[in-house]
Amino acid sequence: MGGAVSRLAKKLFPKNQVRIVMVGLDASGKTTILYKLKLGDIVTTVPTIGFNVETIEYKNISFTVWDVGGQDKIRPLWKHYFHHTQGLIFVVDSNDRERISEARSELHRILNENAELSNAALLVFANKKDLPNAMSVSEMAYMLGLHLLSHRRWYIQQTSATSGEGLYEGLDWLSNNISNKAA
Ligand SMILES: Nc1nc2c(ncn2[C@@H]2O[C@H](COP(=O)(O)OP(=O)(O)OP(=O)(O)O)[C@@H](O)[C@H]2O)c(=O)[nH]1
Ligand SMILES: [Mg+2]
Repeated sequence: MGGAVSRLAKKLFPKNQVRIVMVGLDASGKTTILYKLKLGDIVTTVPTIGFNVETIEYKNISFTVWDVGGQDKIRPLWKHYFHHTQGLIFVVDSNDRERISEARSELHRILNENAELSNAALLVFANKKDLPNAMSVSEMAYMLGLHLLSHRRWYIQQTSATSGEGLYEGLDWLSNNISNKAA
């Protein structure tokens, strides 16, 4: 009986399902972010070869988050994950000044080359803000050329995956800015 009621409730009030893909240079913190959101805990990570995927329930939305490895040799694989993607999370290490221009070119390349992302909202996580040399959010937005993106809903959020700071603010923005139509 209880089961029947909950099945009916699910039919009447289905959770919004959204598909999110999370990419970014290697070691920017994607896998740490994914498991902090999923488990509320820090996991010891190794570089991701391939992907991790988890479903995160937040505010009546079920986010399916694909975390795809970011080492340069496997970046060509990112494009295979973009099908039906409503939100793109691009993770940047805000302490890595040396590779900020590489992050910028990867970001613009995937947005330009993948028509499947044309309606996807872009959330940039400026991660590792806890480190002393972290760039400010405005500096990062400028260095990443976010102001050059036209017709794109985007937002940049400072985060610290290790403490969890900023992660849910980012999901809040995504939940308000993704198209609710099932893609
Ligand atoms: N200080 C600090 N370290 C972090 C933070 N987020 C991640 N790290 C560390 O950065 C390293 C790389 O994190 P990962 O989550 O494995 O990075 P990734 O983006 O998944 O890397 P790939 O799988 O190779 O693409 C790990 O040692 C993490 O503990 C953060 O917010 N602050
Ligand atoms: Mg990883």
